[in-house]
Amino acid sequence: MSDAPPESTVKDAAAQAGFDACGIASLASPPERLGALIPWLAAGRHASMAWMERQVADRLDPARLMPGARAMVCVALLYNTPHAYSTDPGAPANPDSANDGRGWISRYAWGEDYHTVMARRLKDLEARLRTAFGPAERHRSFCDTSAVSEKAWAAAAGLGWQGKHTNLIRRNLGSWIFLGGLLTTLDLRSDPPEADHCGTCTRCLDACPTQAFPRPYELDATRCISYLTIENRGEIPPEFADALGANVYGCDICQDVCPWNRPRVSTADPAFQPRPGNLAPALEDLRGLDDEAFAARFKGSAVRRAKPAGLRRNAALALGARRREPAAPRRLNEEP
Ligand code: B12
Ligand code: SF4
Ligand code: SF4
Repeated sequence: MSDAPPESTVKDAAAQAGFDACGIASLASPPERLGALIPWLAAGRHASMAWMERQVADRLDPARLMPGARAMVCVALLYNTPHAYSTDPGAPANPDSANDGRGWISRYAWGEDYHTVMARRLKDLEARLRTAFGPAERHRSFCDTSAVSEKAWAAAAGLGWQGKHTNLIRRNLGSWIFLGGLLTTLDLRSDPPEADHCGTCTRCLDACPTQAFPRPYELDATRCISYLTIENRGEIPPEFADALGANVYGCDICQDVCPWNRPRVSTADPAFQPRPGNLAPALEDLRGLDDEAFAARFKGSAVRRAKPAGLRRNAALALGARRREPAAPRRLNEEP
């Protein structure tokens, strides 16, 4: 074992495993904000995502997930690639207006499924920690696979702050980052939390086409296009049909308009470069995809989460929205 402080060893290992940032939080003092989960669930903000009601005690205190765990190592991985923003005038599909027959898949889903990419690198990080600290220490990684609230813990670990749109923003990276991490028995010193740098800005709140923010820092998933187009297995309520615009899988708008995503930091990571057909796909093609064609076209892609029927439903709505009035103009694409 080296003489370096264990925190440096962990952060070096995270960089070697391919992560863009790493921070540490002690499990002894869970972030106070986690408590906001209870009223959020009670208000039904989680829509049909009933799985969020499970393991509430673990969500509030993830030390319960691994006996002996002492620290949370949080990591971030940039996924933004240098392609137009959904809100850019002239972008292949502009969700704001009658568009050119093309849809918008959220940029997080353009490349390889991030769950696979993150899991691979987290396993690599675990292996590096085993080599550095020996087999007596235990580590358990996660990315969307556990009861850990990844944004709140990443904020506690000093990786950034939760913006008013609720996503985690990191100063030098912006918010186009995936989060994940691992619970560890290592006794590690916490990083100081980052301050909130949203200030008086309200761009994300103003730009949301479905008014999904009941107030700053709180999202009502029942109104969020990301929920409606990906997680929701039923019909999309007609009141949202026009506001959906060209968004056929997820939604990027509240992050597109955020000044912390300018300048546009991007990654050359091959895993996240757009696969053919994911950037501005033709809506008619998506509406016509049968289950088999869907499976072939979106093999290894996060888009599979929407299921074939969901994607066809979304494409049909987007085609319908084209024929109706464009959504009201919004404050978009301003430079800070
Ligand atoms: C459920 C879920 C969703 C739901 C609900 C989203 C949400 N905002 O909670 C839906 C399906 C809508 C969704 C959408 C998206 N998601 Co999502 N999602 C998750 C998941 C699985 C759990 C999130 C959760 O626990 N929500 C529950 C609520 C209570 O949590 P919360 O927003 O953090 O609530 C806090 C605030 O309300 C805050 N709060 C309350 N009051 C106040 C007051 C003040 C003053 C302050 C400061 C804070 C505050 O405290 C609460 C507790 O921390 C996480 C992965 C994970 N396991 O953590 C990914 C995750 C959050 N999603 C992610 C992504 C990328 C997205 C999308 C961008 C995808 C897309 N392009 O369509 C959108 C973003 C929409 C948005 N504006 O948030 C990333 C976010 C990365 C980042 N940079 O933050 C995550 C972390 C996945 C990952 N592993 O990378 N998602
Ligand atoms: S992802 Fe889209 S619909 Fe959801 S809160 Fe952000 S702007 Fe609104
Ligand atoms: S758009 Fe403004 S208010 Fe919203 S997250 Fe970004 S800085 Fe914060």
